[in-house]
Amino acid sequence: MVFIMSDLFSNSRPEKEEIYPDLFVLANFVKTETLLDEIKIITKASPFRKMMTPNGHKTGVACTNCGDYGWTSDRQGYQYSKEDPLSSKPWLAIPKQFSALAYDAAFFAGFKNFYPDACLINRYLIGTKLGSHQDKNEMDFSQPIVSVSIGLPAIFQIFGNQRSNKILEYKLEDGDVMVWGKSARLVYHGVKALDANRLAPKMSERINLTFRKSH
Ligand code: MD3
Ligand code: FE
Repeated sequence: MVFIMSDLFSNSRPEKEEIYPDLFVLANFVKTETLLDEIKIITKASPFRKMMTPNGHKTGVACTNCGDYGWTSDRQGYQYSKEDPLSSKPWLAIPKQFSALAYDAAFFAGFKNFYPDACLINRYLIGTKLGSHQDKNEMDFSQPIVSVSIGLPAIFQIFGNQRSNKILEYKLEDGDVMVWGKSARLVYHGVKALDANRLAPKMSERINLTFRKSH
């Protein structure tokens, strides 16, 4: 009898799993350390900030962007803008390492030629959650969305085509990449409040990169 390592761990996950129609999780797809160096550079130019929503509340998640377009929110609504409203300067370019990662992840999940023009960077501290919503500010819903989880684990929630009927929860860990396309592109989704870390890892927060073709 021959054992391979994965037989000895009950918690090991397949390298690619379709956890919901047209939604792929690439478990532990990327080493996140070098991504953090780039995020430091980006947040020096465009710091994390909580944005004002159209209904006058501030988001719990703090955001920044890189790319030709950045996702922003204010009293007027949600939009993609070429400039950081805090500095009135263009967002920094998407680092080559980021675009290569997004391209490779999309390809691995079956989506060819994914060239994102927007990278939203979300920061969750302990207790931060993201309520159920759709992403529909992009022009072309045939393009997938690629998201990268960094730092503390979080429970990702999928609601179906209605805001409130919970269908699936999935625990996202450091290095996990998700690819959403086709029928999954407009599903409602959210993130549960971030739990305090019991294992005392290096990071005390979660950062999520979301790559989109916005235009
Ligand atoms: C499913 N962010 O920024 S990323 C968001 O972890 C957002 O920060 C979450 O939802 C986060 O809008 C989840 C995964 C994600 C991104 C876009 C989607 C899931 C999606 C678009 C359609 C369906
Ligand atoms: Fe979203």
